[in-house]
Amino acid sequence: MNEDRPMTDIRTYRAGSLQEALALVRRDLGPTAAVLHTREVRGGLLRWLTGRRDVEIVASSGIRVPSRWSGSASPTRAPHSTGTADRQGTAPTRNRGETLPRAAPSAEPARVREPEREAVRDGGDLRRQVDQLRTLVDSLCRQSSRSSQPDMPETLFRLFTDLLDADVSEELARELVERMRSGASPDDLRDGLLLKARLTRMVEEEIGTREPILVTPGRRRVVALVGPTGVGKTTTIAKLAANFHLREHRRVGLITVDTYRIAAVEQLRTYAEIIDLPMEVVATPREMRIALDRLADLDLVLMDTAGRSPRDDVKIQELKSMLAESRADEVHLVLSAVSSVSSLKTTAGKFVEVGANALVLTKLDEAAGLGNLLPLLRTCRLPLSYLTHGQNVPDDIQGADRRALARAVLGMEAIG
Ligand SMILES: Nc1nc2c(ncn2[C@@H]2O[C@H](COP(=O)(O)OP(=O)(O)OP(=O)(O)O)[C@@H](O)[C@H]2O)c(=O)[nH]1
Ligand SMILES: [Mg+2]
Repeated sequence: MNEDRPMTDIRTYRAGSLQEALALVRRDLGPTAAVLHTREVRGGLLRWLTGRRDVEIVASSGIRVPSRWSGSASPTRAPHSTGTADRQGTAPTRNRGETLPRAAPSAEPARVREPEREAVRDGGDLRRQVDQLRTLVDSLCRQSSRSSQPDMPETLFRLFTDLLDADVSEELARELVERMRSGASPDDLRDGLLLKARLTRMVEEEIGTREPILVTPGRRRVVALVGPTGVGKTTTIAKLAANFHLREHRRVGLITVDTYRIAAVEQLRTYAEIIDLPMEVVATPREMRIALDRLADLDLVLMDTAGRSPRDDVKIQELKSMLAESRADEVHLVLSAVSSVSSLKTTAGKFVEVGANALVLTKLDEAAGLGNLLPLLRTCRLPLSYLTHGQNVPDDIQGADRRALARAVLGMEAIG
């Protein structure tokens, strides 16, 4: 057992179990002490050899910690560290919700409290008791998480919390880390860099990509972009058109079937005028045939479509008929990286039925974490064609790059 030097009124206690550590806190700081943070740490040489760990508690007798639920100051809020020291410490912890496997199993914190009759005397104590209950719930949640994740090596634990920070769901993060563990030797498990490289490869392998659109002069290719509203279809068409026409000197034309909004037609027309491209507006299957005849001698025809909700079956069917009429060579589904996991998966499923055969991911610059893309990428049968990372036409687009996307999804580097 040991006690560190006090820093103002914040003190650190270390013992062989949470119960022992809490007893030290109670003895020293009294029953109303706030437990600010708990974590498991390696003990001395003997504990290290036997694989046993100490429990460390950071506690204070006077500090007021803001409550995560109310946002107001609360006298004895449950443990939440700043996270800064965690990145350097021996057993990292994060401010990441209650189910992180960081605290030792015990419901003990509930005992650090005032007697009941004092709570009746003093209204402020009632609040303290509520906070102590939260501490108890925190502790129990961490206990259950820890018991399903026994003895996770420190290197894997870091990867696990990195995945959570990148917005990967806890379930998926756990699965990835378990897969890493099962394929790793004890030496591997001590090498954080090696494990990180393996994890990147593992995620890379889950991402299917394809070549960018292949434009051959004299052989017209019709490419349609479809997807939900506001995901960046028209902007992506403008980026593609500008790149193929202005940089690769291909003969490019535009068609829009988005006649539901006047502004949508004008938006594409503005790009067509700036880039100097022919453009056709199509409202019926007959007009589609006429428009395609007019654009017959081009190298590439890019078709913009109206945003469609995957839940609107009538509109989805209309889109399907129009695509059939256009005999599009490629149909790219455009999805925004800022969408939720469930919306991404549902939408992808629906647009595969429409005939989508490639995937464009947009707004990679806007998402705080890209872990939400992982469930889509591993289940979606559509290969990725392009990634976009900003509003600038024509620059903020690149061909799909598995490695870059895997690193972005794992929070290692940004796209673009
Ligand atoms: N940050 C960011 N914004 C983007 C990106 N792509 C498009 N946008 C913006 O998203 C907004 C919607 O883009 P549009 O191209 O009009 O989207 P759309 O899918 O054609 O929308 P509808 O035609 O209404 O269905 C615009 O403000 C774009 O500038 C991107 O990669 N990153
Ligand atoms: Mg549009």
